[in-house]
Amino acid sequence: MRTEKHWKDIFNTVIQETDIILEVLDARNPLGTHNRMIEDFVKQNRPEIEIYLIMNKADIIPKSVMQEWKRFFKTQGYKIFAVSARFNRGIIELEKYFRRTVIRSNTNILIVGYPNTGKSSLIEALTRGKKKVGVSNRAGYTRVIKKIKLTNKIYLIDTPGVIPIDETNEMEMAIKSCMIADKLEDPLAVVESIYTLIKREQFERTYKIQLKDDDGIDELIEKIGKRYGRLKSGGRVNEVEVQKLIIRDWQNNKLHYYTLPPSYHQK
Ligand SMILES: Nc1nc2c(ncn2[C@@H]2O[C@H](COP(=O)(O)OP(=O)(O)OP(=O)(O)O)[C@@H](O)[C@H]2O)c(=O)[nH]1
Ligand SMILES: [Mg+2]
Repeated sequence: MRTEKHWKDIFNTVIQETDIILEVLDARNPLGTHNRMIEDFVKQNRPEIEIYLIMNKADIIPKSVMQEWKRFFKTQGYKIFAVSARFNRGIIELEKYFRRTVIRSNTNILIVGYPNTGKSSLIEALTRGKKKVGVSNRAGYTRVIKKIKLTNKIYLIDTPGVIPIDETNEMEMAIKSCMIADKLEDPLAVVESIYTLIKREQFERTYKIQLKDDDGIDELIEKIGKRYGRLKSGGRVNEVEVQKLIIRDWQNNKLHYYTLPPSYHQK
């Protein structure tokens, strides 16, 4: 994870040789993972650079919701592509677009975005897995800038994920899957938030447990802990371990959730 200061240190140089930027968003929460700081930085420093939004993880959300998100961003003047780097959806179209529109040799496409949105996965998908840059479900995995050849003219630049400097709420970061469970000071707060965002039936299905109407967080953790044997010596449930398990499952989409565009509610 990088704050604004780190981001500027890292990008000040690379931005000078960048022609196009792809900002990778997590389709589950595209507004929450859209980094305005990058846009402002580019406008101030290299306004001629075109920024494209790439809604990744399209496999996770319904097609109709993706259509709405595309419409939402387009009406705000953004160029946007929807892809699934994991399942190779929309990848050929994206590649064709750049092959068609890029005429100049040595065009550098900088891939940026929040941690864990799938920047490295996108590069691996575009190169058909031939160039391994390293993919992980641990946010903050990519730590250095890497330049990869896509075609004779086009180079892709992988970068570490960045979070705006004013975003300091670890609960929100965990919900956006850009902070790993092990780093959290208060995993319980994150689980409480998850508990308000998804239906209890989903917990029941995912963890094969039964919840009573008046069961709260404590009972949820207790039942999952017992079901999966997350126990401390003495046989009591290891609550923190269970909280981290839930957060990991949330981040890996074992617990399903996605946000809707603001315009969606008006229908
Ligand atoms: N379901 C789904 N998961 C994806 C997709 N693309 C990437 N992922 C998963 O998202 C996680 C993060 O992928 P990375 O490519 O490492 O993400 P990154 O943006 O490079 O992350 P950092 O280097 O940590 O900033 C991994 O677990 C990937 O398997 C996708 O299209 N669909
Ligand atoms: Mg990466």
